[in-house]
Amino acid sequence: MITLRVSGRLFGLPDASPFVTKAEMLLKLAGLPYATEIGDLRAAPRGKLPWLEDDGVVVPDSTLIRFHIERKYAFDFDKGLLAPERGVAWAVEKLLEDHFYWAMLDARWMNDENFAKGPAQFFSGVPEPARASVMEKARALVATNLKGHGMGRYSQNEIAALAKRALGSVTAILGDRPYLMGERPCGADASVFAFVTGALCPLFTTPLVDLAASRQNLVDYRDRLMGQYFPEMLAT
Ligand SMILES: N[C@@H](CCC(=O)N[C@@H](CS)C(=O)NCC(=O)O)C(=O)O
Repeated sequence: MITLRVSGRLFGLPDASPFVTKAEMLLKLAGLPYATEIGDLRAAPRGKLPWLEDDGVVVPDSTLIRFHIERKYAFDFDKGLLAPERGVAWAVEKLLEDHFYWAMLDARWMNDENFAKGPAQFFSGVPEPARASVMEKARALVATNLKGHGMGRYSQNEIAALAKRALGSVTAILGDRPYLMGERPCGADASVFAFVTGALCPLFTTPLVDLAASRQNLVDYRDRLMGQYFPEMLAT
C-alpha cells in the first residue's frame, strides 16, 4: 500500500507544492496504485513535503521517491531515451526544481498580496492570537532561505529575467512535441508539468504567469497533461 503525503489540492492546482504534484505524477506514470493523505510538516522525515510511505518504508523527497520507484518496481521513467536525451531531461528537471522554483517561491511568499491569497492558507489551522506571529516567522524563514539559495539577492526585474530564460529553455526543448522529450512522457515531464502548472496559476499576480502564458506550447502542454493525469481538476 502506497501513501503519498501531500499538502492538498489548493490554489486551483493539483497540489500547492510543485514537488508533491511531481511525485504524484511519477506514481501515475509508473502505473502504481496509491492514496494521498495530508502530511504534517512537523512529522515530515526531512521537514518537507512530499514524502511517501510504501509498506512501512518511508521515503522523503520527490527525487528519492523517483529512485525508490525505479529500484523497487524496476520502472524506467526514461525508457527509450538515448543517453544525451536522458541528460537533457535531467538538466531541465533540475533547472526547474533548483532554480526556477525559487522565483516561484519568491513570488508567492514575498509579495504581500500573493502571500495573503496563497500561502497564508497554510496557517488557517493555527489558532488566534498566535497566527499572525507564526506566519511572520515562517515568512522570515522563507526570506532567509531565498537569500541562502541566492535568488533572494536579485531584484524583482532580475528574477523575472532569470525566470524568462528558464521558461524559454523549456519552451525551446519542448517545441511542438506532446511531451518534453518526444512522443512519450519521461520522468522529467512530472517536474515540467508541475512547475509549468504552478507558474501559470492565475491566483498569483506575478510576471511568471504572463511569461508562461505567452508560451503557447507551455499552455497547451499544461492543458493536455492536466486532462490526461489530473482530469478531476478540470471539473472543479
Ligand atoms: N527536494 C525536495 C523539495 C521539497 C520542498 O521544497 N517542499 C516544500 C514545499 S514546495 C516544503 O515542504 N517546504 C517546507 C519547508 O521548507 O519548511 C523534493 O524534491 O521533494
